[in-house]
Amino acid sequence: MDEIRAQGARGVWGFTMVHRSTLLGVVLGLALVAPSAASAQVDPNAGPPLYPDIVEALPAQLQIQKAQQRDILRFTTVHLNVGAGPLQVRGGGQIAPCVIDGIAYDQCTVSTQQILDAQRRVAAEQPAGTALFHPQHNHWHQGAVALFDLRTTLDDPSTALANGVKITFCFVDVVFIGDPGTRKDHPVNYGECNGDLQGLDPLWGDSYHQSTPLQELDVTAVADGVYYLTHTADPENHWAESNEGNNFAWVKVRLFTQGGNRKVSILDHSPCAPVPAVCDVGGNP
Ligand SMILES: [Ca+2]
Ligand SMILES: [Ca+2]
Repeated sequence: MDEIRAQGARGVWGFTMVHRSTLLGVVLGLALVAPSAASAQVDPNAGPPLYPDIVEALPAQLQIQKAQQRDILRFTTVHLNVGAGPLQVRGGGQIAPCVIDGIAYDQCTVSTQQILDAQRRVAAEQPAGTALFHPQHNHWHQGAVALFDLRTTLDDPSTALANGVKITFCFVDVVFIGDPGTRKDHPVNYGECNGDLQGLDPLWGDSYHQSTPLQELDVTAVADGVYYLTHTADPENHWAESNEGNNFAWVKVRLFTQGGNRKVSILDHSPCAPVPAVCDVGGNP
C-alpha cells in the first residue's frame, strides 16, 4: 500500500518536499486570497473539541544504499496519533498558483485543520499550512509534515550534517496501534489519498516505508562515526495538538564501512513513550 501510494505521489506530483523558504512564499501568495469556505463547516451544536496528538515512531529499518555513487541513508517513518481526537485536514476553497523550488504550479491551497467532537462534528477549524493539488487526481499533499536530520549533538540542530527538507504527505489510517481486541471499535475513517479530506484517527499510524522516495538522507560526505538521526513531526506547527512537546524521536547510530560499503547500526534511541508502539511499529529489530 505504501509503495503504491508513494509511486502515485511521485508520479503525480513529481515533488514531495518543500523547503522552508519556498513554503513561506507559497503561504504569502495564498494569503492574498480570501478564505471563503474555511469556517463554513463548524457545527454550532458541536461539543468540546477533541485534539489529536501526533508523535513520531523511532526512525526504523535503517539502511545505506549506494545509488549513482552516492551513499543514501534510508529509513521508515511512522506518525502516530495518540490523542483523543482525529487529525483531520481539508484542502481546497482558496486555490491559487504557487511556485515551489522554482517550479510554477497552477493549483495550491491552504489547508484547514478541523477539530472534531466526540460525535465527529466539526467543533473548530484553523489554518494548517499549505497543500498542493493535482486536479486530475483530486489529490492533496499536506506540506511540512515531518523533518529529518542527522546531527552530531542531540540537543543542537545546528550540528546537522545532512538535513533540510520537510516532507509532504497525504494522511491515511494505515496501522492500528491499539489493543487488537478493540480493533472493531476503530474503523478506518481515513482510507484514501484521493480526496480533499485526509486524516489520522486516534490509535492509528501512517507509515512511510524506507523505499518511499525522499525517505532518505545523503550521507556520502558524512564521515564514519556516531550520530543522531532525528525525526520531527509537524515542524512548522500547522496542527493544533493536545501535546506539542512530544513530536521528536531519534535513534543514535554508528556509520561505518565494511567490505567497501557504508553500513549503519543503531546504538540507542529515544524513550518508548508515550505509547510502546513508538518503538515497535516501525519495524526495528
Ligand atoms: Ca504531539
Ligand atoms: Ca502541532
